[in-house]
Formats: sequence, C-alpha cells, structure tokens
Amino acid sequence: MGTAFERENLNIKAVSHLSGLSEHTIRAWERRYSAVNPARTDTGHRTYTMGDVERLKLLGVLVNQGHTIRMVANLPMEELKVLLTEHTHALIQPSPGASVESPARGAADCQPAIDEIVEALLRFDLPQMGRLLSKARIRFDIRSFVFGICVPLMRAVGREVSDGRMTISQEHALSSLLGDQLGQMMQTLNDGNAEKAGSRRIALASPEGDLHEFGILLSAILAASEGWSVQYLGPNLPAVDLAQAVNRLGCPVLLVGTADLHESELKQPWRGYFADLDRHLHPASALWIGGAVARAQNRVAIATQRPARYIETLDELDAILMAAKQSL
Ligand code: B12
Repeated sequence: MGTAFERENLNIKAVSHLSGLSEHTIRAWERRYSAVNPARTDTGHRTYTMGDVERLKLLGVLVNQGHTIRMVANLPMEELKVLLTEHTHALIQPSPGASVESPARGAADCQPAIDEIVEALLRFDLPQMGRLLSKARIRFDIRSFVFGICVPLMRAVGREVSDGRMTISQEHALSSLLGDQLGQMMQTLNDGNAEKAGSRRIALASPEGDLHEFGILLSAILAASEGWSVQYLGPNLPAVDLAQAVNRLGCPVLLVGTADLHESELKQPWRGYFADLDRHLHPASALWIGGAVARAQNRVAIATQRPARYIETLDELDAILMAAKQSL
C-alpha cells in the first residue's frame, strides 16, 4: 500500500501540502469557482487526485502572476499551460542588484507568503503582519514582490472584506502598513536616479476623489527600479494643481493611475478631469493614463488634444518603462 501522497484519493491536507495552497484557498476556489470537483467518500469527505493537485498548482502560479481566479478557474489544463508559458516569456528580468530569485520562481513561491499575511491580518496580529511583509520584501526580487505579493494580496483582502470575513479596519491597517513599506522602497530605489535618468523623468498621481494609491505606488517602484527619476505626487489630486506641479517640475511624462471606481466617487467625471489636465499641462509633456480608464471600453469617454497613452496593467507599464531605456 502506498503513502497518502502516492494514492489517488488524497485528502485536503495532502493536497494543500503538495500544491502549496492553503486549505482555506482550496475550499474557496472549489466552492466559488468550481476550480476542481473532488469526489466524496461515503462519510462525505472530499478526495482529490494528483490531477487535481497539478491543476491547483498551476492555478496558484497563474493567480500570483496577476490572472483573476474567476477568469482561469474553469479553463482546461492545456489552456492553463499555454497561459503560463506566455506569461513566463513576457516576464522581465530583475534589475541588476536585485535578489537572484527569478520572477517565475518567486511567483510560484508567493501563495504561502500571502496566506500567512492574510492569516496574521485576520488574527489582527499587526506586528506579525509587518514582519511578514518585510520578510517577503527581502526574500523576493522587486518584480516578484510587486506582481506575486502586492497585487494578489490586495485583491485577496478585497475578497475577504466583500465576503464578510475581514473588517474595513483590517483592510485599512494593511493598506497603511503596506503603503509605508512601499513608500520607503520607492525612495530607496529612486535615490540617485535624478542625476543619471536624463529625460526618463516621470510624475505619478491619481485623480481627485480617487484614494486608491497602490496602482501608482507600484508603478513608481517599477519605474524607479528601471532607473527612472520618479516624482511621486500621490493620490487624490485636482487636475489643475496636478498640471501646474508637473509643469513646475518639468517632468516630460505624467502617469495618472485610475482605480475601478464608479465616477460618482470622484470629484469630477473622468472626461472633464482629463480635459482639464490636458488644457493645463505643458504641451510638451506626455500624458499616460493607467488602470481602469485605460480599458478599451472606458477610453472612449476621454477626449484630450494630445494623444494620451493608455496602459491597462502594471505588466504593460513595466514593458514600456524598460523599452524606453533605448528610445529616450
Ligand atoms: C485597498 C482598497 C481601498 C483603500 C485604498 C487605500 C490605498 N491607500 O490605496 C480604501 C480604503 C481607501 C478604499 C476606499 C474605497 N474603495 Co476600495 N478597494 C481597495 C482594494 C481592497 C484593493 C485595491 C488595490 O490596491 N489593488 C491593487 C491594485 C494594484 O490592483 P488592481 O486595483 O486590481 O489594479 C490592476 C489594474 O487595474 C492595473 N492598475 C491599477 N491602477 C493602475 C495604475 C497604473 C498607473 C497602471 C499602469 C495600472 C494600474 O494594475 C493592477 C494589476 O493588473 C479593492 C479590492 C480589489 N479587488 O482590488 C477595493 C475596491 C477597488 N474599492 C472599491 C470601493 C467601492 C471603494 C469605496 C467606494 C468604498 C466605500 N464605500 O467607501 C472607497 C472609495 C474611496 C475613493 N473615493 O477612492 C471597489 C470598486 C468597485 C467599483 N467598481 O466600484 C473595490 C473593487 C472593492 C469591491 N469589490 O467593492 N479602497
């Protein structure tokens, strides 16, 4: 008789061990998205196969790479493998000086770190959560930390809140701690860039009324790690003030990040906001618009005299920032 791992009727503990996903995540993906459909024993316990383990492992890696579980949960194995190959090819090498761990390997290792952080937050153990975040920051290279930890972590916390397992104060506690850590990271990476960046200077902000900061903060980190000189102006900026600040700083590129918010949350609708920004921004400055407004269906609502560059994801931005090394 083989061990529990060799048999095909694996229990959830064994599947968790083999896939690197927590039991909580496996049950949630099963219940909400039918990611796997285990058989049941006579006594009602779930039993999994090695095929389920392989599938869950693959889903874990893809989710860490930024895919939503909703979009990938029901795809056949062949398509999951194609997605994985495409993403791995698109991944960009870490900056010189970054940890030697490759982004792909980092991403595969991220889920347990995310689970630990979420569990500490659920227990309201904020000091431990801070330590775990610092540990992840040290352990993973910049890109793995951004794409493998920060983005999926914020999304996981969003799910926990909307499912009622986490309170708004817990979400705020994480936002505040992570925001502080990312701010420090950005400063460190940006140190010394001003002297050597040449024309690769970029200002970042979000529109007045939009308090979601992580899109622009993570963008600033990617830019600084690529040697761009970053002027981080923060979230919630009125259009005219923002344009004047960028003119004063003489930044050739302004990147405005937008969260997936209903326009009623904003001070003014996107259309008016970007029109004002366009009118007041120096004609030579490039306007880059990132996040929700960059989605094809939202772009139509924006009318600017200058051609804006729309960047939907952080992955896309990263590729643009790197390519600009050659062209600017
Ligand atoms: C943290 C958070 C907050 C924090 C933000 C703190 C901070 N310092 O940033 C606080 C508490 C302030 C907040 C407030 C609110 N929030 Co909120 N928030 C979130 C949460 C949990 C995480 C957002 C995040 O940081 N994600 C990480 C980013 C990096 O990932 P992403 O948003 O998926 O973005 C991807 C792309 O869009 C793109 N991208 C995003 N930004 C940018 C920018 C650039 C430059 C580029 C290139 C790319 C890019 O890259 C990312 C990776 O691919 C989300 C839940 C979720 N599922 O995302 C809700 C969420 C965004 N919030 C939501 C809502 C409704 C609100 C509130 C209205 C709640 C309320 N009733 O008060 C307020 C609005 C406040 C305001 N006026 O801005 C909704 C929006 C849904 C909708 N369509 O309306 C969400 C989706 C939660 C939900 N399911 O209901 N929130």
